[in-house]
Amino acid sequence: MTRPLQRWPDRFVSRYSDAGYWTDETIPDLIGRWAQSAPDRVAVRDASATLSYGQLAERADAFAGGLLSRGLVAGDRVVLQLPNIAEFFVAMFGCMRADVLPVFCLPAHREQEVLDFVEASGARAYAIAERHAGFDYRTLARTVRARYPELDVFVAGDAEEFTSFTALEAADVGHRHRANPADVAFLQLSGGSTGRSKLIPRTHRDYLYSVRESARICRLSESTVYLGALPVAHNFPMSSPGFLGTFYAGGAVTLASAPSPDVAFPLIERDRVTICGVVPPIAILWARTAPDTPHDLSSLEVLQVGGARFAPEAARRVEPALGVTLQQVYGMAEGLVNYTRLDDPEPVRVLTQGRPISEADELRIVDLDGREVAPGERGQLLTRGPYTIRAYLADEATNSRAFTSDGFYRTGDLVSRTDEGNLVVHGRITDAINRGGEKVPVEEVENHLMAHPAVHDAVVVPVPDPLLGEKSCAVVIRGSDEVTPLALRRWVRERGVASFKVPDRVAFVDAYPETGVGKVSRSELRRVLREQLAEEVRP
Ligand code: AMP
Ligand code: DBH
Repeated sequence: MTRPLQRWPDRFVSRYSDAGYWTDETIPDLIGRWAQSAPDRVAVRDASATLSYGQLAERADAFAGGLLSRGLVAGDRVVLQLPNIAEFFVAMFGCMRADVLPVFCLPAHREQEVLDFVEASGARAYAIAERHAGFDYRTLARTVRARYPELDVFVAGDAEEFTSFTALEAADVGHRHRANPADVAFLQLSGGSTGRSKLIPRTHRDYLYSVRESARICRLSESTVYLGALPVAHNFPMSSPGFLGTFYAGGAVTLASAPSPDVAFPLIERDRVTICGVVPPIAILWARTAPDTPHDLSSLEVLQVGGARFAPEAARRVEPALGVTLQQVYGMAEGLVNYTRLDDPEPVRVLTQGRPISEADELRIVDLDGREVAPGERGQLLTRGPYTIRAYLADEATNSRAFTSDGFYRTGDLVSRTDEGNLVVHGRITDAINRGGEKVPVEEVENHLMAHPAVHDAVVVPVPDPLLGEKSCAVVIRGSDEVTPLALRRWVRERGVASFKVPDRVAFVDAYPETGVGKVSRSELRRVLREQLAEEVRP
């Protein structure tokens, strides 16, 4: 497979370059600059290590040289599956210093997803940590390598039969490759609308524009201490403004192995954390726990909440409970990011998901026929702009469904815009389930269920949940064999998928309701079942 591309039409390239949105910087320049001017300043702290900008740049360079020593060449792909440890940055910037493209896999992913990403990206290597959260990733690597015997495996920690980061860095051949800022820097994952996750090629210059502007909007500076509480491979803690925004500003990143108060609060106190981004269920938990915590959270100035709809009742509690400014963030790995601004009035911070980063972000809110709705009305959000992709790494058919002919990305989100220009997210027009920020691709889960010999048919739909917003429910028609909900949930887990995809509930039915549509439409069926279930669980 050749190097993945991301292309904007010429007149947009000139427009974005002339406006100064796109520059000649590459992503690893963010740390390279500070490594020159302030090498001893702290870049990252995790549970066991602290790396200064100088040390981080040095290790990333050695990692790059190590990749080249293994025969990787510019444009190759490496699947990175690392938890929140300092080596995440070593590997990420290391790849980029060799102009090798990281593919950002989440720690929760298992062999089905990893195999899929290796296949779809044409990866040459796979980088993991020896273990995290009770799971041994070397076991996973063995399964993956049984299918791809040529795949190089790099391990942060004890490598067993694989290559350790230490050995890789020691094999440094001494040269690097500077990437072209217009080239794709990495592949990010989409949460998936209905089918599988899709790979998102992002270029250095488009991504850096969003990072710089995010850092400005969030007022990051050299005194910023950003807590990486969500898995940092996710687009939100990576770039909105996330750790990249923090490195751009010359601040420090503290990494938490989990976002729970018992892990995060002591770190906020220890490192005097100033800003953190979390998903709604975590924000709810923090607000509930903070009043009784023995930990000093007074350094925390901003709590960003995004990834899923934040109910206004919950949003209202954040500022008084934590003594912070709440910032809502509505973004997507495909590009567009919206923020409430820190000086917005309280109702805007609580009731809306903010407005775009850039005056060059083009937004259209359209009805089912693609026509723009009247001001204030709900419709699907379409967008294009200087940091929103024009294509997935996918076939023509997938891309023509996801993008309009004039290059707008179909977000699948149902939104409206307030008079002052802020967006409110109401839901989705696609069937995907947003489980507290984790996106469950329903078709994929249905396929796993239908692979079970006792399952005749399966439809996966969201059910309302007070903490997560939505949970998943599989509505299953059995064949002639008996099977229990527990056995089906175990089946899906043992197929080797991320645990957030395992149905929270399984309900058996004898038949599906009539959808009223002559043709069998799974989408229509999901809609009918979703409404029935929502009715059932309503208090
Ligand atoms: P992903 O494809 O994983 O990058 O997920 C992006 C999607 O997450 C968006 O298209 C929205 O559906 C959802 N999302 C992100 N932030 C918010 C938010 N603040 N409120 C509601 N939905 C959100
Ligand atoms: O959910 C997301 O993907 C998301 C949320 C907030 C995102 O990609 C982002 C900010 O950049």
